[in-house]
This record gives sequence, C-alpha cells and structure tokens, in this order.
Amino acid sequence: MLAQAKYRKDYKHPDFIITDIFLDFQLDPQRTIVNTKSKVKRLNSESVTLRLDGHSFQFSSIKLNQAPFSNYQQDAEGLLLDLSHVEADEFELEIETILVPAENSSLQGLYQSGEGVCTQCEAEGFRQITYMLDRPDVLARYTTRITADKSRYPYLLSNGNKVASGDLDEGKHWVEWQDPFPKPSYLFALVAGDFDLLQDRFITCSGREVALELFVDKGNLDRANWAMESLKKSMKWDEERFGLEYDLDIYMIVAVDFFNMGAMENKGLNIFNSKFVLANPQTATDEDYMGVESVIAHEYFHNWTGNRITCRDWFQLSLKEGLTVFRDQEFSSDTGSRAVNRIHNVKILRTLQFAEDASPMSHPIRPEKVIEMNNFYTMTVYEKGAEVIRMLHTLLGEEKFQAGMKLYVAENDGKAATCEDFVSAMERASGIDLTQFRRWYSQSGTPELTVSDSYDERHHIYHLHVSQMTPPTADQMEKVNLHIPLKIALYDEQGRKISLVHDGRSVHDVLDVTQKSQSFEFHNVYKKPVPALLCDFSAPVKLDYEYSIAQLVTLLQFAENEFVRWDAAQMLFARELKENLIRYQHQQALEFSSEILTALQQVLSHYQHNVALTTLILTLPKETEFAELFKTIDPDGISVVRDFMLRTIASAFKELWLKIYNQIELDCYRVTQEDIALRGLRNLCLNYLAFTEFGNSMVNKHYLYADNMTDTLAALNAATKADLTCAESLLADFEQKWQHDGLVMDKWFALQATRPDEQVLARVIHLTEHPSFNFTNPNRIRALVGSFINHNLRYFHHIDGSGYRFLTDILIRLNESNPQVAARLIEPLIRFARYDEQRQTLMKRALERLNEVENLSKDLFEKIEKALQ
Ligand code: B3K
Ligand code: ZN
Repeated sequence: MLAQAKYRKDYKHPDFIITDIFLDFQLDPQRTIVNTKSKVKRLNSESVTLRLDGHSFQFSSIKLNQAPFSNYQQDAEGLLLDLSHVEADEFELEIETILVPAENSSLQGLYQSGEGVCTQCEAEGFRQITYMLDRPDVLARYTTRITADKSRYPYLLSNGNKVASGDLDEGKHWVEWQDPFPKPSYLFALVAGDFDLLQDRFITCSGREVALELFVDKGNLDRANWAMESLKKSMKWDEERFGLEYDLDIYMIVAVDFFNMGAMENKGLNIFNSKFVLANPQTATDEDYMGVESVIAHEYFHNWTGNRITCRDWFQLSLKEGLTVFRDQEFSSDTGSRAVNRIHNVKILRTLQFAEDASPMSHPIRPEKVIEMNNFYTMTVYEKGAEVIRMLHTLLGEEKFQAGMKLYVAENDGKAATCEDFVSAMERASGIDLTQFRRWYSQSGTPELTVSDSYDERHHIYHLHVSQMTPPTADQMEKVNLHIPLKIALYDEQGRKISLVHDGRSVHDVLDVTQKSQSFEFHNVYKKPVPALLCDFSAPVKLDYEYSIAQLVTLLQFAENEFVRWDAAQMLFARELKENLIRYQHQQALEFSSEILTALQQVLSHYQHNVALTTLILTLPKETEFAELFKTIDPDGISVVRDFMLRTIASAFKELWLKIYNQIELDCYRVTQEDIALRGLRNLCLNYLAFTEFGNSMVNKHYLYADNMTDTLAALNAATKADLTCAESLLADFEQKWQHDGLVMDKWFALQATRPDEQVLARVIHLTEHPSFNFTNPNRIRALVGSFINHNLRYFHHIDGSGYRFLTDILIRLNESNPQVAARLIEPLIRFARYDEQRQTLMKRALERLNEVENLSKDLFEKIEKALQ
C-alpha cells in the first residue's frame, strides 16, 4: 500500500501553476467524459518535470498545445510529465478522463447522490475527476461547461455566474458557468439534477442585489425556508460585525442526501448534507433548527475566511476552519444567547476535543505530519482552532481584533495564506506581542492549570498561585509553557463581586499566565473570597482547584456570570459521580449529597429567572462527558452511577418537575429563544418524570399531543431511556409514520442504538437490515452505528467484546466503499488505552484483525498504525 506521510516542514512553492481551466463534462452517471484544458505556467525555469495528481478514473488522452503527448509516466497516484523538450514557459494541457459517478461510493470527486450527481473535492477529491495540480496554493479561473440529459437533469450548476446555455439533439442541453474569482481545485463544484427551487434575494450593504437559490429534492420545498432565512441573517451579520460583503451575483445551496460531512463551501455553490438544510416543525427538532442555522452561517462565512483567502497547504487548515468556527459561534451568540452557545461549545470541546488530545490521534491545531488529509478535519483543528482564535479575541479585545481582521484581509485577499500570516496581522494591528501565544499552533495536548490560593486577613490581600503543565501526548513528548488567558472573578459569600485591585489600581479580569508558575496578588479584599476561575472557559485547558462544596454552591447560586454558574454545577456533578464510582467499585451503597440536591432544587424552583440556564444546569452530563473525568474509564461504573444520580434527582424533585411541566404552556410551535428554552425545560421535566410512577402515562400523553418533532422526540427519548412499557408502541408508531423519510428515521435509529439494555447490540445488528437503513448513506450509518459506538458507553464496551467485533465487521465493510466514514467510526476503538486491560486486549485484537485487511485504505491505516505503535 502507498501510505506516504507528508510533513509541514517540507512545503515547497509550486514549480508550475495553472492559471485558467476549462472543464467540459459530458455527464452520464454510467459514463461521464471530462475534457480539461488548462493553461499551465512554469514558475521555476529549472523545472523539467510536472507532477499531476489523479486517480480512480479511466485516463483517456493527453495533449500538449493541441498535439498528442506521450512523454509521461503514470502511477497509482498521478502522472509525471517529462517537459525537458518543452521550451515554452506557458502551454496548454488537454486531458480527457472517463468517470462512473454511479459507482463512486466514496462520495469524493464526482458521484451520484439519489437521482442527482454532485461533487465533493475538499480536501483531495478533485484529483478523482481529472489530473490536476490538486493543491490549495494553485489558484485558477474556472470555466465549466456541463452537457446532460435535459429531462433527467434540468438543473446543471457550477461555480460563479451562468454565462451561456442551450439545447441539443437527443433531449440534451448544456450550461456554461464562469467563476471570476481564482480558486483552488478543492472549491470546485458541479451539481446536476431535478430539484425544487426556493428563490430569494439579498441586497448587500453597498446596494448590490444577490440572487439566492436553494435547491432541495422534489417535494421538500416546505422544509427549505429556515435555511433561506438563516442565509440572509448570516449575510447581514457578516456585513455588520466583520464588514464583509458577498462578492458574486448569485449564491446557491444544494441539499443532497449522500454526503460524508455537514456541508461544503464551494465558491458560490455550497453543497449541503440535507440534514443541515431541511427543517420544518414536523421533521426537525429545535436542535436541528439551530444546527441548520449555524452550518448555513459557517459555510457562508467561508466565502471570506476560506475562499477569498484560502490555505497555502493543508497543514494550515485551521486558518480557515478555526477562524470560521469562531465566526459562526459569534454569529450564534450575537443573534441568540451567548451563554447558552458558550456552554454548548465548551461541552463539545471538553468531551470530544480533550478526548482526541488524549488519544493516539493527538495533534496540534496546525498538524506537522499527515498521511490522509481527510483524517485531520478534527475537533482539534476546528474546535480547539476556534478556541485559539477566541483567546486572541480575549487578549486583543473586539476593536483590535477587528483591526487585525482588516489587515489580514487586506494583505491576503485572493491568496493562499498561512496561520502565521493571520497571527502576524493580529500582532501588527494590535501592537500586542504574540510570540509566546504562537505556541498554541504547534503544541498539542490539553494544558492543566493548577490553582491554589492564600488569604492574608491582616493586610486584606488575596493571592492566586497558578501553575501550568501540559502532559505529553502521543505525537509530542516535550511541552513548553503557553500564554494562557485566565479570566477570573472574586465573590464574597453573599455572591457579590469583589473588584480586582492591585496597589490601588484596578486590574483586568483576564490574567496572563505565561510561566510555569506564577502568583497574582489582589488588594483590598476584606474577606476570604470565592474565586471563579476560567470564566467563560477563557482557554481550552483543564482546571484544578480544590473547591469545597460550599464554594461551588455559592457560585452556582450567586455568580453573575451564567457560564460560571453552569460550570459550578458541572463540578458538583463530577464530584458526586467520582465519589459514587468509588463506592460502586467497593460495592458500597451509593448516596447523593443533600447539600448539592438542595442547591439544585433552589435553582430549579427559580427557573423563571433564567429558563435556558436552569435547563442546562439541571441536565446531568452524559456518560461520555463523565468519562472524560477519568484516565481509565469504567463504562459499567459510570453508567450505573449516572443512572443512580438521574433517578435520585428525578424522585427528589418529583413534585417540582410535575409542577413546572404543567406550568409551562406553549400554544403553538415557534422557533424563538424563549420558546426553545421553555420547551427544553418542559422536556427535561418529562425526562426526569419518566423515572417516576407518572412516567408511562405522562410520556404516552406527551407523545400523543406533540405537534412538533422536538416534543415527539423528547417523549421517545424519555420512553426508551427509562425503559417504559409504552416505549415499543411509540417507537412502532413513529417508524410507521416516518419510514419513507431517511432523515427523520435517523432519529429513530439513534434512539434504538442508545437504549440502555442488554439486547441493544442484537437490535442494532437487526436494524442494519431495516428497509430505511442503507449502508451507502453516511447519515444512516452515523445514526445507527455511530450512535451505538459513541453514545452507548456501556454496551459498546461490553466486556464480552461483542461491541468491538460488531464495529470491526462494519469497518471491514466500509474500508473500500467509503474509507472516510470508516476512519471516523474507528475512533472509539483506537482509544483502547483509556480502558482496563481486558478491554484493551479485546480492542487491540479488533485492530489487529483490521490491520490484516487487504487494500486497507490510507484513512484507516493512518489511525491503526498510530494506535498500535
Ligand atoms: N470545508 C468542509 C469540510 C471538508 C471535509 C473534507 N473531508 C466543510 C466545512 O468545514 O465547512
Ligand atoms: Zn468549515
């Protein structure tokens, strides 16, 4: 197998570039002919060989300046042209390739999705269409002509503006598109199909009119409005907050059912997983609505941070992804609740990204070594990458940050840039030294901050002693000190904020932690304070401070900052879980601290002060969130203890749950912050009540009266998690109603896969034969298989190894058909080091079995190799 690693340090400027490219597609799912004419320019006059990337198609011919050319070598990865006899530094290459989109199950390059045909070229999919300098620092102007059967493919789309079209014999037609903005090949897109079209328009801040077109499968028009509204909202927000205006006359979004990830920001023609476009009250939950809005925003924001300014090489991926995630998070926070969004993102980071950093796949946000680029669209590059941008924002403040953005855009527009270009612009625009801060780009792992304090009662001085340490990671043994912004607040026992003062001068609430250990001194502190540390999660680190229960309760009840209150609850839950896990492991009776219960009850009874926050505080962390508290994970213990905590909270506040459930009334379904919060709390009540004697009748009724998917799903979730007698009939009813709709059925598959009972794996295996299930659709696989392996901690990690064997069988099956999806699914298996010896042995055995598979994909190979190293 060819599994050559690439290193960041080996970057070289291209010897040749392609400035203009004319693509002609004779489209047919069984046989598509692609004729490509490229204007090639030699930049390095010494260079006499040109290597083009390309594979997975039939190569039909190559011409140089219109004459047949045979001076090349072909291998599995591309073509090496010998140009020693070519004098000119500019010439035309004409290449013809033949593709079979209908048989392309990898969902990269050109492939068939349902009845249509579409592309996915990031990161290296364009090379599955034709031979190309398939690297992001080669920017070309694209003209694309598509010819296809008119009745089957009435819409033929590509990037840029439609410049010509016409009809042909035999029921065919053609359309030609021109994209005026030079772009790398990964942003190329083509779509052909028959769709329903939702049209709208947007007037930009400078008064230009942009046509907005949203293409969905026939019959889905009633699910397209929310996405369109989200698009307009995003366009407006980007003008207002970042001063960035859209540049083409048309913006198109196409929803497809077969897609490996969420969506793709192709210039002027975004292609989306239908999961992130389609939404109406009957089919989508509140969470789905928010997901659609933020992915639409994310892809739109890429037009500047990603497309106008792209990446020089793939090691710089976080340049566009971290920044664009930061931008979409800010969009959601500005247009919705900042605290709710922050909590949501921090949960993701602490669970998924921290776990990745502790895994064999650990890498800095700017990786140093890559075998398969698709393996690096990770939590680290995206989410930690966004945290790094957020820290910059915290250190610089909005004004200087925006000045930095302006400079970055001015200097790099139309170019392929690096992370260093970005940091350097921020540094120069702000005048703030970012030398040490830059280490966040090259150091992997989760830093740990240990904080202790001391109080000098006589002099009214309070000290915080902070030390930092980043444990070694799989990819990097030696670690250095980072520049960590530590946001704090001090509270008195009544929950009043104490101003931060040093030598009579007020001190900023963000402390600059830069050394191995440091102390910070605060004056005029008249009573020993309760410190709130790492407010708003000001840095992606783990915090260790020995809070007492009383201190946490103070923060939970009084802190002004909503994030601090939520975080205090998290710490209280973590403490309960840990203590009970020890009891469980020593076969002692479990108990729940009455002090904590009382504090939680206080919060719940005052829910009207802040409905959304109350819901978040009272939501018990998931098993997988709890798992991250431990170096070695005990799946059974965590599951049993969490279940105990759930039931305790359910019965302890039973009357209150019931009262609130009945108090909250929502007359009709609206997607507003207020209503989402109220529905969320009411459904949380139901979730707890499901574990009481009212469970069966209430859940049944809730399901029956639900007029929207959020409530329907809440009932199903409550029924299955509490294993109520109504569970089977409700699931059957839902299945009967929605079996024609894969997207909706995904919710049902996920519920089935996360049921907490011994039969769950047998059921999951059985469901792979379900008529709504389809092994070639990544959404279905993620819903059924992904939910089981990632969200059913106890049964995936069953000590008999059945979960691991099941996953291995699936991976063997997906290795050749869709290696990208396979490589995502293998993650829980490569993290064996986090489990006991018996499980480790079983997991390693599974990996070894995979390792023997013939034609192991680069995607899986890279991860297995790292794991077994
Ligand atoms: N840039 C794409 C992700 C491409 C993933 C390739 N395996 C979507 C996004 O981040 O917006
Ligand atoms: Zn992105």
